[in-house]
Amino acid sequence: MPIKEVDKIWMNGKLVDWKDAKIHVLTHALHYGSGVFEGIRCYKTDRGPAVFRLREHMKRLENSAKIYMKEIPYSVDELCKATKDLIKANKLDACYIRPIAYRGYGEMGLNPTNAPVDVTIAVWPWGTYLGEDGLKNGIRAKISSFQRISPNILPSGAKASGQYINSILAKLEALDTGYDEAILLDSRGFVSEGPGENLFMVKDGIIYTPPEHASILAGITRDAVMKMARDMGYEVKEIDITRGMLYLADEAWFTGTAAELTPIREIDGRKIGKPGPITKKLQEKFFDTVKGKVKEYEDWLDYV
Ligand code: PPE
Repeated sequence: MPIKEVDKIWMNGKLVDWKDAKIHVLTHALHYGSGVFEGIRCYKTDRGPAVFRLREHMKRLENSAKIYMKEIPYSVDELCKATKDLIKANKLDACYIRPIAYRGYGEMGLNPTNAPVDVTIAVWPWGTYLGEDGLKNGIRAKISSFQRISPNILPSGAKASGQYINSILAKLEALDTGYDEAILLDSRGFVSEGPGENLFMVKDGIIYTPPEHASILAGITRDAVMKMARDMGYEVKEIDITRGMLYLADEAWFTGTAAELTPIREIDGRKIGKPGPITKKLQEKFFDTVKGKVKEYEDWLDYV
């Protein structure tokens, strides 16, 4: 997806011009994927721009860094404030937010401990991740021949740059075979998640989603959707899902910051169908929530 340029980028505590936000080719993270990052969205509301669950995202960034034994030289509070200052400086009313804390320039080789940790935050307008049509009518997904990273290969709970090579392989395969998105299974053969989204399915009125031990990234959107669904009276089960269960789902959808809540209308040639009633209800609740229209979930919004 092409990047829409804006004015400023936050780099190690300073606002720099978009075109000057550059790094050296020998940056450690470029070679070894030693960055940890986040994807966050800011939505337009009646009370001005609001960031969805900003603190939780920055906290997850800190946790990803901890897994990789990396100290981010800014606190969660400082990163939240920097994000809001940056949105103001760019005069945006809605945007995608991409913080990254990466091993910078100064050391090569696999021991990263002496390479500096640089932090940048970029914001830019980013529309629908899987297309407007996908959001409305659902997308076609294919179970990947690539397995999701297993716990003793890479910790799926860390949102680290290098881990996305696995996602890229799955994404490329899905696109190459004419599908919109991939679904990865974990090393045990159970359903895990999409390359950049969590997955939900509905069967006989009950909502199912893979548990954290199925090599998922515990999505913040996933958490929000589970809470909203339970508050609406639905039963939500975090249990291991087989591909056979998926094929027979009444409804299915992906969740993610970028993907928001995107319905799935077909999996491996098996028709799931048009977005169903539960999908639609939750999608509507989600978009109302992020736009500040739901009192119950007001505290998920951080007004800029
Ligand atoms: N699983 C993975 C592997 C993942 O990357 C994401 C977010 C999720 C689940 C959903 O997590 P959450 O955003 O907290 O609900 N993927 C981010 C990056 C996507 C990209 O293409 O880049 C995102 O959605 O921002």
